Amino acid sequence: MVVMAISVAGLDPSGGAGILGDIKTFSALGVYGAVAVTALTSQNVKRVSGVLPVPPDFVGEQIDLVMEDLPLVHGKTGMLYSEDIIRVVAEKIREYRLRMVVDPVMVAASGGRLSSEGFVDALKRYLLPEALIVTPNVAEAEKLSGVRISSVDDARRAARVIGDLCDVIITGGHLGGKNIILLDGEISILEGELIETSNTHGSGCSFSAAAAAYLSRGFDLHESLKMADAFVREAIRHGRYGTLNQFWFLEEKEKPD
Ligand code: PXL
Repeated sequence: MVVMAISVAGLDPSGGAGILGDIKTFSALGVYGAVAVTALTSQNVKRVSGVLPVPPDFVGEQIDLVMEDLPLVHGKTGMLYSEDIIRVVAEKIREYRLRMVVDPVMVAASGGRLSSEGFVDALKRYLLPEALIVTPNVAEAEKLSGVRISSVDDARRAARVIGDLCDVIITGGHLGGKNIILLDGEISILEGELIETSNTHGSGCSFSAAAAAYLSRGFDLHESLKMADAFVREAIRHGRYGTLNQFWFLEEKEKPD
């Protein structure tokens, strides 16, 4: 078994989301992490002030060099920003037969744009057919499916539409904590209570990273989603500074007086 995972995603300098959040999640779950960076962003938990995409060929080159050294099987994609980056990443997933959890990042929780024109169409056309599973929140699921979602039944309908391309979990932040899962044509609901907190920056990133981490440890897809959900809930419960805390079990200690 190859207990390692790759995150193909953007850099959030505040450390909560993107590749930094993903590496924390991989590490907290005992999984070696590699990354390919798709974009630099300047942001904090309140706002995004800029995005600097990495040239698509250079994203591909990072994946090639990581694959030259590491026998990776599992990973996740996060912020991909443009159609050109999506196309390269989809090509590499096919080339290396990677089993990827796709987080269809479109905007930051703060509202800042993390994707460009044509992103949703490119995602559906090139990336989702190569994905093991896609993990949209409600807003992303609406964009991917064209279905307005204001109830669990709407989410089931949206999952069926997206399910034509790959398996899907619509994550629960806006559905009272319920996740809607479509695996192999079957819908199930993963229940969970909503946590009242503002420390949620990076929770989508961390969920997809945790699912990839558990897959790399040998759990099946359904088990991995359930365990990733439990892990992220705990990390949110222990969140601080507007973001979640993947290492709650290590306690953050100050120098004793
Ligand atoms: O959570 C979505 C996300 C993904 N990737 C990067 C981000 C964010 C949210 O802020 O900054 C780089």
